[in-house]
Amino acid sequence: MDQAAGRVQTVEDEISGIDLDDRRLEHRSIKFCRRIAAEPALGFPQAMVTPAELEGCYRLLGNDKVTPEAILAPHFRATVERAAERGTVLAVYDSSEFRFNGEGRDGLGAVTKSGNAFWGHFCLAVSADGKRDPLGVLGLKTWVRDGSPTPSSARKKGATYAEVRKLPCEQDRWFETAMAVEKLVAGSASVVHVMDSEADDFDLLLQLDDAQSRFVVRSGYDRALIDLVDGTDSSKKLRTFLGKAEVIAERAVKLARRAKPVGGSLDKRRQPRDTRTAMLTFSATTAVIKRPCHAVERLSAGLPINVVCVREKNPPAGVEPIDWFLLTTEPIDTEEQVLRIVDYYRARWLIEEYFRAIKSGCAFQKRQLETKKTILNALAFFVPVAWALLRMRTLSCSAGTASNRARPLRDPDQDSQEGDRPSASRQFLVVGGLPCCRPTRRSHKKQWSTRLAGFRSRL
Ligand SMILES: [Mn+2]
Repeated sequence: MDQAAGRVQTVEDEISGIDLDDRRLEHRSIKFCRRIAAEPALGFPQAMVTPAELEGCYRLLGNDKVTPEAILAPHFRATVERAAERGTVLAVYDSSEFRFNGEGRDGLGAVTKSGNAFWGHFCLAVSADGKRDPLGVLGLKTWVRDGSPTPSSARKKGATYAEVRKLPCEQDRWFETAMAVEKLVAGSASVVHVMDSEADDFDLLLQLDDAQSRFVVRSGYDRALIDLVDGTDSSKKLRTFLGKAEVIAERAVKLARRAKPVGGSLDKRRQPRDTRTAMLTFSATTAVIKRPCHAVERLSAGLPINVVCVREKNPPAGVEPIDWFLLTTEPIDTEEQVLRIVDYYRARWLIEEYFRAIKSGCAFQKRQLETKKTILNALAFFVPVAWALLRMRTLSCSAGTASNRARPLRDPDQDSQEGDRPSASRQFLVVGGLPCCRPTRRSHKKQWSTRLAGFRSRL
């Protein structure tokens, strides 16, 4: 704990190697990072000590030499160093939308028809040893929806798959970021890419497999299969095929409560639920998934892949049972290996917490910045700060009384909807053993920042 806590105290270390080809700007960056790390949720006018410093902060964020790549480079390097100490790490990916209120912000795009928003696709490195220690961010790609045609909008207007494939596609972010991460950690650590069902795409799985990448991706479709033995079309689909596989382990698992999402999500997997103990069954097999008709024809016709299935036995009436299908390159020969794959996937939940650290812990969407450039530079400065907040939370968990094992199973696909927050907050505060009042829905945002600030002062 001491060594890790020492690191958390010095978020500054995550920026100190910054290279902007300008000593004065580098110094200003480090000072700026020190200010925002001291009290991450504070507005810039309050966080900067003098009017001159505030002015300097805006000039820094708007400076041509200051880019997200340059700001993030030292944090990426430090994260690779932490990954190297672990040997194998999980690279957990997900995207989040960042919305800003008020007048139009130069360079940002609409959410649907109006609004100011951009999207960020992140890779968070997490230790693979079962402790789920967040090691830092290894990749970030941001984009704006500017109304230009997308593959799905073009399809609706009657374009063919061949035409559609030439358009820039948001789906490409998964592979691009994964390859950038592989390049960063090459020679330092072995990476297992962990992605939710949004990433379940034949091209992506095949590309990752071709690149000899290790992965655990949740399946989003009941895929057609090819017969493992003679290569002909199988009459069975993935779910039916897995249904026949032998159950190799059973575990009673306590499921965490999930609140009703704001606006009522129609997503079947994100429905509210009460705490309950579920009997989960685990099975695994190898299957050959078939190339879908719209995939590029030069791709091979099928991809042999290991599939791990987690299902709930005798779910109570009226609840959505646990039903995960994980597609993976990891071996499935023993019970231990199969359970490890499930554990890898469960670490995915941490990236949702990381988004909370940026949005609530650092109040990022409240920033009164007017251009895309300054907003994205500010995000890059908050990336290591939010990581430090998340890591403190993890340290508080492991230092607390509740063991990893005793914590309820959270749905790793749980999204960062407002309605999910109280339970996450309660878990953080209770497991962290921090002196706290009972968290309420209303005060949650405040707690993310103030409790962490209070905790930091005790480190
Ligand atoms: Mn997602």
